[in-house]
Amino acid sequence: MKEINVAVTGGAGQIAYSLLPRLISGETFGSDTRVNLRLIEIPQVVEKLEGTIMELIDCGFDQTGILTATSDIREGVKDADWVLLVGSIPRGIVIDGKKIEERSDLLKINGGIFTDQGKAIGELAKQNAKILVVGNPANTNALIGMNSANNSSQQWFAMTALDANRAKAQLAQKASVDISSLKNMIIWGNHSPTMYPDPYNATINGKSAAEVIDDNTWLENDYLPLVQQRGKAVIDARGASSAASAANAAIDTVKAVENYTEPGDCFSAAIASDGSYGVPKGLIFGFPLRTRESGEIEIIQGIELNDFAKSKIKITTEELESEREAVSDLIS
Ligand code: NAX
Repeated sequence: MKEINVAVTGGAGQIAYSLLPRLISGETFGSDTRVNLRLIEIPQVVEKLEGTIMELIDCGFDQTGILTATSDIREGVKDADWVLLVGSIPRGIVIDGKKIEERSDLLKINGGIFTDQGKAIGELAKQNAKILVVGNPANTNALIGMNSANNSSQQWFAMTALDANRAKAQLAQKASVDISSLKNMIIWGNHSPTMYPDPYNATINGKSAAEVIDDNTWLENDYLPLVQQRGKAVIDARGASSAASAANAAIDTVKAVENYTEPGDCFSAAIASDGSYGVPKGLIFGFPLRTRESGEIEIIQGIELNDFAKSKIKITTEELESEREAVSDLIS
């Protein structure tokens, strides 16, 4: 059997609870790969991970490797092939008597965490490690982590696959087709309400989804907010944030990165811009991505953008630039 080391922060959180069994079940890395899992938590919580590990053992998967828990990020990410950065400090938490509500405060607090995590990853994870940031604000956390890692042979991603899955589901429902008919769903920009889920370049059985649905008023006025605000709608309905679907999206992202992307399709994740589509270099931006047969990840070029798309991409780009500005002292 092959062997792979996977580190997960936020190991005692909600998303991790749905995520962890699927990482060692053979589903994500293949039935021929044994997965060593390192679960990383803050010191106050790390003991709880013993219970999680007991449950993972009790799942009885053939691919279960060595399972460990630590509050030391350096120990956790050493020799990691994949690092899933799920843990972060949520909005609304009280720190030193102050309730953290402002996005700029949230950016700074999480920025400190991602600086240390990035450094450890750059130094100790494998040279070809892949890092997926799930913890919010995901794009800017990834920006800070990647800059702190300062290791260009590693590949950083911020997760937008949950947005892509939501965006596909809404189009499939509207067009009354199976979700499997939908391909090429691109989430442009930030994992935030400014994201642009692109119905014009998404396809339904090979045709533009926008053409199939043929209702621009719905697409531009209803569809976008439905996708952009879906996270909030889940919280309102469930009384807790999306966890199973977020874990599923993380698994989808890992699988998309590990496997060749068929022509006519793409996967959605945010990576450092190389200037494609006029996005300022270095911003962690949601693009249409493809995994080549060589395993290399590339931004798919030549996607046509209409004026509506351009105006939406401008808004999300500006938001990411202002987030970058807010953490400029952490990425110099
Ligand atoms: P939970 O609050 O259930 O769990 C987070 C866990 O992270 C906690 O156990 C906490 O102790 C741990 N943690 C905090 N700081 C840490 C650190 N420095 N090192 C290690 N662990 C640390 O949140 P959960 O529902 O699991 O969500 C996790 C993150 O995912 C949140 O930031 C959330 O906003 C984000 N999401 C991102 C999504 C995306 O599409 N990118 C969608 C879902 C989700 O909202």
